[in-house]
Amino acid sequence: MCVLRFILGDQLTPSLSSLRDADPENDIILMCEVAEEARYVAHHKQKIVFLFSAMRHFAVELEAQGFTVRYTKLDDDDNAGSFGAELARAVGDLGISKVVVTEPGEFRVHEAMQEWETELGIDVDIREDDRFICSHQEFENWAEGRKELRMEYFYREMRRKTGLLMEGDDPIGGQWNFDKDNRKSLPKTIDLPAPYHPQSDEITKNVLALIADRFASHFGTLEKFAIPVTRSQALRGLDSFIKERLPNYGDYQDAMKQDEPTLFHALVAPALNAGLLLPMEICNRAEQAYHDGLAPLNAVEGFIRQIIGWREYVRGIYWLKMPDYKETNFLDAKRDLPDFYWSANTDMNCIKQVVQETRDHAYAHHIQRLMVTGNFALLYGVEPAQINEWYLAVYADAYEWVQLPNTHGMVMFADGGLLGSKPYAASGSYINKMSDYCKHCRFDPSVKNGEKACPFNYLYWNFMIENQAKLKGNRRMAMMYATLGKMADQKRAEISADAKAFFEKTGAKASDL
Ligand code: DLZ
Ligand code: SF4
Repeated sequence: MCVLRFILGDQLTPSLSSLRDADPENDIILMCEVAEEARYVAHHKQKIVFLFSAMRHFAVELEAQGFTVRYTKLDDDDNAGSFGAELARAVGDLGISKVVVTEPGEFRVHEAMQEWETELGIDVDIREDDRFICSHQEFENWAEGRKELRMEYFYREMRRKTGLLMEGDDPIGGQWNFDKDNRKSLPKTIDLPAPYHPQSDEITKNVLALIADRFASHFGTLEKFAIPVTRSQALRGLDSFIKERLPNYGDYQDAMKQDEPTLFHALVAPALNAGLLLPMEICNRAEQAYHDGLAPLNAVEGFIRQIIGWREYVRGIYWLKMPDYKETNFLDAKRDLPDFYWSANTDMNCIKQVVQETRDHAYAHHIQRLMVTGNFALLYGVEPAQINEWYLAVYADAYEWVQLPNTHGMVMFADGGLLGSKPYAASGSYINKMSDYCKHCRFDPSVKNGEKACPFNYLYWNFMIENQAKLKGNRRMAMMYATLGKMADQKRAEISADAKAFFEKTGAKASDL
């Protein structure tokens, strides 16, 4: 019997559960580029190029292994435009009675997928995505009965489960977490290794032309496209990270520098989240670098924590809490996302830098995402749905399972403290400490009010004032509210007036001033 094996764009892994028992003689693999996925948010052009090129390369690799692949390109005349419709067309054309698929990463696709069996009148076998280290069931068991779902404790479980950086039952180095060693600002002179940039082959060039033509209105430029699109390119990229950047990754993980988007970061997320690389192979390489004396423990532990800790944890939270999670808005934030998130047209140099780099690379590193564009959206009081959509659209590595808890929970505190125990609000002094952005800015991070003041400064206190009723009881905010309590009325009035003028100037609705 011919079984149809449906592979989605972020499932480009030869050992995928839906491919494991595939028979090249009889089975057919279905892959499709569909408008619905490309447009359900207006993805960055490079994100679509990356996925379509990676999908086309993966299809070629499967064919080389002897599989028959039915591949629908976006501009094929008979493209039916959605996963469900393309599947229905293939089932009809090929007379299929059984489909095997691996569960999708996003809730909305999972909802649709569960209807396929009834809609198509065929057998649909939805298999677990076991490329993750922690299954849904394991996460549920871990979460069961806990008052707080803190990442740190989950992470320790994952260290024990994987044995990474463990000496028997204890963490190597006597500590689970070396985060406090990972907050150095960048020295004035330090060599920044250029990351590996693959050349675009004919497949990628064709996709670049297709996307430039069909998605001209989407955010982002294409000129600097350099994301690895095959497993072998992704492995070369990983190799260059482990050898050239991992040794300094820990120390300078939170640093930011003008015109330097990548610093010592890994740049593996697009490949990892699309399945070209697997989490354990990445972590094993990093751990080996530690054992070989090539990278220090704070760097390797910090990196491994992102992958087996944070990444698995946010996925667990997503599936545990969806769909209600997305609808929460603890702080009742409702301002519109300012236009400069798309245009980069702002005098705030930090935001301008991050938005321009995002536009040119579909990439920004985690501190830029959390402490510049994220922190600003929190302080400004952007409606969570709007900032969620922005993060989902603009980064090549973004899928809702990973993006939503990061933005909605970690950045916006919209879940009221499920992910983080307090909002990650910071004034201009944090950005000044961790970057050289302020040196190139017309605002001054040491000035609190008035024309020269860094907007982060008065927006920070305005945020505390606006959200006092909801945040005052938070023990971790006690110091801030004690300071606010002692603030002179005149000072508070200046803060509110500066914030109001800023909201007005940046296009906030009259009702949101
Ligand atoms: C993100 C994305 C885009 C832009 N396009 C496609 C596509 O045309 N075909 C496809 O199979 N997958 C695409 N994807 C990835 C899917 O959105 C992703 O697989 C689902 O959201 C489930 O995680
Ligand atoms: Fe950003 Fe303020 Fe620094 Fe300007 S002064 S770069 S707005 S933090």
